[in-house]
Amino acid sequence: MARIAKKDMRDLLRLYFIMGSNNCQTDPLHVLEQAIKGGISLFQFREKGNAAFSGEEKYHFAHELQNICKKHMIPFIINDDVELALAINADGVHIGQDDESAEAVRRKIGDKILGVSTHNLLEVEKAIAEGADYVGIGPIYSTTTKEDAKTAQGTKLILEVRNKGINVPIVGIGGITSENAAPVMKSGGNGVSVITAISLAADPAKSARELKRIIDLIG
Ligand code: 3NM
Repeated sequence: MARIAKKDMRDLLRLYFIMGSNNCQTDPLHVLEQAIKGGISLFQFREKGNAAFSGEEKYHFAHELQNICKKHMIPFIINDDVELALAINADGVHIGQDDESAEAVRRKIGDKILGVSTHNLLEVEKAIAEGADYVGIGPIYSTTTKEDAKTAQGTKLILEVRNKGINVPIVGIGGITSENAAPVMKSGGNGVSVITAISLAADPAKSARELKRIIDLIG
């Protein structure tokens, strides 16, 4: 296996759905099925918060979500749990700035997909140097989903990275909906990453479809 090609990574980032049990008010397995039906291109399992599963329960829940992704050929990424990603042979890992270094994670996961959350140019450059396949940039808009989210920064950093000629695959995150997704793509993002716009939507398939329509309009 080789590291994912940039072009393939960009295609996967177009509509990147992230979810854990705390992000849903209905059955998460059903929400994921619906999100896939609506056209998501990549999925991240992010099990955080008070009542989050851990241990065996987390393992089994991850496995169930992974099976749905496998059935529909949607790559399955795990947030911040390298051991779990290796144990269930996930397609990749996503880490933040407070987790283990990208360099250390890259050594452990070989050629699996590696994504890193970044909030300034230095973090973007470091993530690339340490082996990230893509960077998440956020929060673009204000969000209440992530408890320790930083102040919303709009598309400023995406523009800054592109103006420097850096061609790393970029996904924007934070408060993104179909109403405000367009600027993320227009400023040089390769996709949008959302939690609540899909996980809490009355009709997750419809919400995903609408996001995809906006993204596809821009190119
Ligand atoms: N990371 P929603 S913002 C998981 O800025 C996450 O790095 C962020 O959730 C960052 O789509 C965020 O519901 C939460 O706003 C995104």
